[in-house]
Amino acid sequence: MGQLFTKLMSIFGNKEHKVIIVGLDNAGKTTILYQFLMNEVVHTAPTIGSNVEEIVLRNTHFLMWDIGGQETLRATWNSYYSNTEFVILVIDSTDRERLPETRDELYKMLAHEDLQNAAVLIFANKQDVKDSMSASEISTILALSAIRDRAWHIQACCALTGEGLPAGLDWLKSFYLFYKRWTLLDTFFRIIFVQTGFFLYGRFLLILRAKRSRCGYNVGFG
Ligand SMILES: Nc1nc2c(ncn2[C@@H]2O[C@H](COP(=O)(O)OP(=O)(O)O)[C@@H](O)[C@H]2O)c(=O)[nH]1
Ligand SMILES: [Mg+2]
Repeated sequence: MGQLFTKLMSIFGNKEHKVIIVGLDNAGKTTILYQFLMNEVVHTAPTIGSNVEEIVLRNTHFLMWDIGGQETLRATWNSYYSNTEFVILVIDSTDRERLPETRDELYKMLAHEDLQNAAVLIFANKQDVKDSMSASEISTILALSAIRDRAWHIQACCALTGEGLPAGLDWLKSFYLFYKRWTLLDTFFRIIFVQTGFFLYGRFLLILRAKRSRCGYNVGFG
């Protein structure tokens, strides 16, 4: 029952949903975070450590962590994983050379036990640059269709103009609402199941008691 209560609290409570924004350095993570926040481009410098901002989408609070992507910082990514509900992976679609590196980082992340329930939104960023890879090309190279144990979505975007970012957030929101409804239904049926179990057990004890008293002895159940 304790677990059910915690689940319900997470649905109805005003809790913040943790999102981590990851990807190789220079992919556009920080630019995306501040586009979400202010709808404008900010001048960025390579992120050392992380930036964190709260984004509110239709009364739902998302706490977004933008984590530095340089090679030396990637070893620290896992210290941000606990309680993460969504991973946003940002890809520089012009950087063909380092896409296999991104793929390795993605699958390393998905194998981490703290991210087993996290949904993944992938932004194929820098679509404004000529000859950048399309979202479907990236999807093929990353073998996204092989990911079957969680929800994922890839969205083409340009963080400089903001194009594609609302569509990505829409997916995040609709997935969250779907998850919320599903959890509610799941919790409801679990409660019914537990209640029915108690009811049947009570009936069983009554029948047992009646049988024993008919046999002339009463061990008694209270
Ligand atoms: N052309 C283009 N440049 C972008 C885009 N998004 C980010 N950038 C640039 O890419 C560089 C790295 O961006 P930044 O957000 O700091 O990347 P981060 O290291 O992943 O946080 C900056 O010069 C940005 O202006 C985009 O959609 N198109
Ligand atoms: Mg950055």
